Amino acid sequence: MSSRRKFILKLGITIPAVSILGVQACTSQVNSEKPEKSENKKVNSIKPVVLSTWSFGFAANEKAWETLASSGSALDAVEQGVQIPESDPNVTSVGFGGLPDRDGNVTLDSCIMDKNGNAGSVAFLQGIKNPIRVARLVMEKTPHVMLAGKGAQDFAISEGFEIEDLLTDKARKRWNEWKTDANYKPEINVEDHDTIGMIALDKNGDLSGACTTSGLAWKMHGRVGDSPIIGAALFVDNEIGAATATGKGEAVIKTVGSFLIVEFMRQGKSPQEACELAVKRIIEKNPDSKNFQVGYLALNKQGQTGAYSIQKGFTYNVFNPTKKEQNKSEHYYETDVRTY
Ligand code: SD4
Repeated sequence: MSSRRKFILKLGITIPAVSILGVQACTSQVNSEKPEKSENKKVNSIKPVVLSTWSFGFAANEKAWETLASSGSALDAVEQGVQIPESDPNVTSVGFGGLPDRDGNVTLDSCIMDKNGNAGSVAFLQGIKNPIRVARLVMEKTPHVMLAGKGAQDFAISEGFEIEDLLTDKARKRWNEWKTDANYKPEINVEDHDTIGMIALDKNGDLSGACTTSGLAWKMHGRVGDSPIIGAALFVDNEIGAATATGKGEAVIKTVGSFLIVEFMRQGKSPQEACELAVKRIIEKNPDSKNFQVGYLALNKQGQTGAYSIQKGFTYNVFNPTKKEQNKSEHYYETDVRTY
């Protein structure tokens, strides 16, 4: 972001927004205390749309797009899309092949939300390659929203899932290397792959979203991040829009980031404005925000999209009937911060 734009953001002055995606025509007003409505509300609807985090999300978008393009639901699209990185052993931050916790356990967090506001989630799940499928079953087959740990695994087994060893040789090697000095210092943006959050709008104009991760590498055993927390890493309100998060889960949970973004959109903010306000909220609340990354994506009912992160390096993928693009998000700090 240019220094002029950052300066203006800090002052809360209204300026024309520079659209990253070329689909927005709105004004940007950043004032988290007194949100006001965007001036230009007349936008043509774009659908279907699918939006996902990080470079590996492009292949996930391709899968989701097959479903959306053949009139499938946004819910099926996001569930199928995020299974691509979940099943890919070369993606070391999601599902099978994910980097383990400090004790060598791969523990997975996932959630899903549909157009009716139904939600399902699994946290601290071990031995199941595609946790998003279990999250959907929690949503559809239980009276609960969230199952964790052994209970989530038992439920998965009862639904026919098989227990697999998710720690690949590659991940085990990385863990063994880390153990030589055992610094708890996860790297951000270095490998350009991380949690996948995906939000989609289908041909019927209905929204859904999914988020799935192996969480922070070398985390404490038992640590659960934002990715299975409805409202933190994912929120969908079919009247308004959807949002998803990646990055340091603790910061996202403490500001209930995705819910916040949807509420900003409810107040009339564009998806881009809403993402910027939610990042600004984290920066205001965290004096150490220069040292970690959070990235947000948002999609509204009209198919407009937004993306914003604390640091540079956050990439995301947007597919709609006119384009299939991987973009670099606008970001708050110019400095290239690598670790937290
Ligand atoms: C977590 N948000 O577990 C996830 C991980 C992530 O960049 O996205 N890291 O906190």
